[in-house]
Amino acid sequence: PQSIYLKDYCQPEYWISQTELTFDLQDDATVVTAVLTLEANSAGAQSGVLELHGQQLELLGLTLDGDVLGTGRYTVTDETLSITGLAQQHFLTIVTRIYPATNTALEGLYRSGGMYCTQCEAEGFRRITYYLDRPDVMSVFTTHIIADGSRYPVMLSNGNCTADEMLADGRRKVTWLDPHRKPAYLFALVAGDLLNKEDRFTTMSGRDVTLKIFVEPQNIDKTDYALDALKRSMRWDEEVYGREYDLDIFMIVAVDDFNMGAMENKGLNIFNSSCVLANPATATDAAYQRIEAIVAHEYFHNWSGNRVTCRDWFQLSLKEGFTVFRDASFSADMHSATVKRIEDAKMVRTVQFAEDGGPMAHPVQPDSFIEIANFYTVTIYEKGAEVVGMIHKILGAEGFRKGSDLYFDRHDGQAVTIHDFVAAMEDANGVDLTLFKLWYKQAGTPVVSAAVDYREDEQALYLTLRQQCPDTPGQIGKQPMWIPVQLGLIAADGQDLPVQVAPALNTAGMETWTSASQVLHFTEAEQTFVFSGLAQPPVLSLFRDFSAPVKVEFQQSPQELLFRLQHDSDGFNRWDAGQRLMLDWIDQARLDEFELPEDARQVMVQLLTDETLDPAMVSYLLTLPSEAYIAEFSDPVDPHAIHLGRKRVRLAMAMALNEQFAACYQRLVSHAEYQPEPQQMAARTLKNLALSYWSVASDAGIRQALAQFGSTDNMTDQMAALVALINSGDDELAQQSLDAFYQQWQNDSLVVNQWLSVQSGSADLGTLSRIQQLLEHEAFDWRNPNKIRSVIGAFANQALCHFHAVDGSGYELLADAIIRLNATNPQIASRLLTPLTKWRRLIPELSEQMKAQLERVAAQPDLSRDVYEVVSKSLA
Ligand code: B3K
Ligand code: ZN
Repeated sequence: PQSIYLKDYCQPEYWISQTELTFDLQDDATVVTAVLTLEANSAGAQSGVLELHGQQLELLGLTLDGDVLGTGRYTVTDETLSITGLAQQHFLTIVTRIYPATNTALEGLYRSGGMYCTQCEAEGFRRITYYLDRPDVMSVFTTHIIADGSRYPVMLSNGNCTADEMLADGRRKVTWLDPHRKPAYLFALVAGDLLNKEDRFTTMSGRDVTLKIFVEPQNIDKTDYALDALKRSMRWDEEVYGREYDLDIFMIVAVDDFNMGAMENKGLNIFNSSCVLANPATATDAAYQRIEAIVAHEYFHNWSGNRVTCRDWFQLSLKEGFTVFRDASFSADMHSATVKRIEDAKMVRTVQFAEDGGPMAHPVQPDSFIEIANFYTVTIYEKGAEVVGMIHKILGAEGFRKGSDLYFDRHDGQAVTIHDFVAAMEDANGVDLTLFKLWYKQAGTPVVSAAVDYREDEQALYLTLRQQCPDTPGQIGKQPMWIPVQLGLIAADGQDLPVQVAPALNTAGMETWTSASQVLHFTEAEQTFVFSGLAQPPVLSLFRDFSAPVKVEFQQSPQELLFRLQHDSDGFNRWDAGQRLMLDWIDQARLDEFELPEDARQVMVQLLTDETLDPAMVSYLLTLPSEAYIAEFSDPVDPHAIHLGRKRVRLAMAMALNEQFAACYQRLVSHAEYQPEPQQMAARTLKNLALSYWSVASDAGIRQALAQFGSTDNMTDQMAALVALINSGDDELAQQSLDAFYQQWQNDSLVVNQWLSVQSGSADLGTLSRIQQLLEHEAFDWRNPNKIRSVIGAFANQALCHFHAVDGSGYELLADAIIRLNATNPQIASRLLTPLTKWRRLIPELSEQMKAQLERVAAQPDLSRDVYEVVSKSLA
């Protein structure tokens, strides 16, 4: 397999102004007729050759302007169809046959359950017909679907339905026209026996939009929340970004077999059913929040992605980073902004930093790839969103809005680059972001170290910051970046002090300013800032609000950390201080029994009893870092030591605060009817955290978990109780509870997925033999990505003490699954490789075993591009 390079980008020789597609859905196969209106691109080459993409297609017919093309005029390979001798304008008709029922890769047109659906991003459209399957080729699509109307009463595509007729042979033909030019990756088709829930939305200019969610009949009672979230998203995008919806109808379809979360096809979003369906009995609060975020994300793509799209796939973060930033701001507005920030930072630190420090590290704007499907990464999405967030911090909310307005205005209907996005931000604000743009070009996580020197005679604090970004594959010797450092100075009474600061060196362009919490622009390898007017040494709070995706090396004593956990006015940094303390404790507890220090215990008691605090926030403050998070702060990584240390600290906290957790639980028990709304969710989060600690330390807690398990009306409480019972240490009780749960929910596949993952990802139960049993279970299905993630994904990413079994059996099981899936669903196979890419960071005895499994995968014949790229880069 070959690499593709950003530097090789050039415009296509032809544009396709109109695309007319006819899908004849037959039992054994689908025949697709594509009529393309070709127009020579005056800025492209002029060789008269058109090279179309195509994969796994049977070519049945080819005509040019009505005449059958002679065999001398075209060549077909596994991946292309080339036609020679073309002039300025043509109508090209291509007839192909495809096999949706045997399409297990879930790319292009495939069957999920009894329905047909599509997934075309990034390069799936080429599995439907021969086409210029690249995002800078934008076309007006007309789609005809012909099928047996009794078996497929619902037939959908993008845009508006313009005709619905009965053909002479009794089959039905439905026509959809999408007036908005779009790249092929936004094309969608759905056909099935579906029900829908309908609603309406009136846009800011008074237009009436029909909203519909289509589901399989058994799921019709699970659509309300997504519809509601959709309306909130539409309103929010009008209010915060001035963006209005542009078609008369907006549709969402839920499908069970889907490689990722959801897809923003124009006017016809297709969702993994797990990311859209919910009712109180079957979905947890976390699932509700995920649904809200993903519905918003896909909806926001209508502007950031669809109206303004990407020139090429190296620009993927243009739409993904920006849209993640937009959905994060939306979620922050709907719930607690601090909690949202904490969740995002946890994700960046745990998953993105790991990627950025491993063999797959790549810039937010990559310069090459082998398989684009491998680049839907946390770097493109989450780091990309952090980079947009830093622009927001630098420009302020108003300046950022000016920039986004200009961006949408200037580029509406175009396929553009990350450079164009930044240029709009610059032009709207008269700023120069040249230096800042390194964030898009340099891979790796910068490490910022901070040293302070308080000078009593000057009543000043000198802060020296140094930055260094490690080498990453293909990139050595990085430049210093523009890092926004939001900080505060805290007095002994816990109050923020006014910040009066001036750079000690390099004063060019920097003024002295005063405020309680400010953003320093740290742009050189080393810079010293002087804070004046300080009669006492303050406690420094650095990188408030996680103001940059960097690693921070700054020594603070346990007393200072505890002080900040109590007093920092920045909620994110309160959490961060607590996590740092806990990381230290876990480190100590690897070697010896651990007891919670008394001063920390007192602070935690205060947190648990202060009813004025946001319960969700308290819950985060008292949650230990996950094993994966701890691993990112360890070198080398010893998963078993991490597990032991964390377990000891957890027990120590549970014992020392047993009474308070019990009381907190009792205080938060509510008899109100379940609602998926922020206040109730926050209370349940803390209540169930209290239950988890309470049940670790005492039988009374376990009894309470059992009671909650059997008596609740909602999945949040039931699942929390089940987890507590699984962690009780009583294997019989754990198994009984799991059996009862399966008995209750075996007919609801989304709940069964939760049942699979809660045991597969459990440190207590997720043993190799259990995983092997679950892979044989009636509920498991190798064709369904959700099932694979629920068992194998949960095992390899969460049950770390079993996955890292010293005999290497966990790695072997994962490698077996990857080899199997390589043949059927390469994207999922490749995703599952992620845990194995970290082999270099492990302690030697594990590292060797893991590497051996990677080598075994690498040695397989017929590796897909997806798997080949990750395996070969990991071993390089
Ligand atoms: N744009 C899609 C992701 C497509 C992934 C293709 N392998 C979902 C999203 O980010 O909204
Ligand atoms: Zn997206």
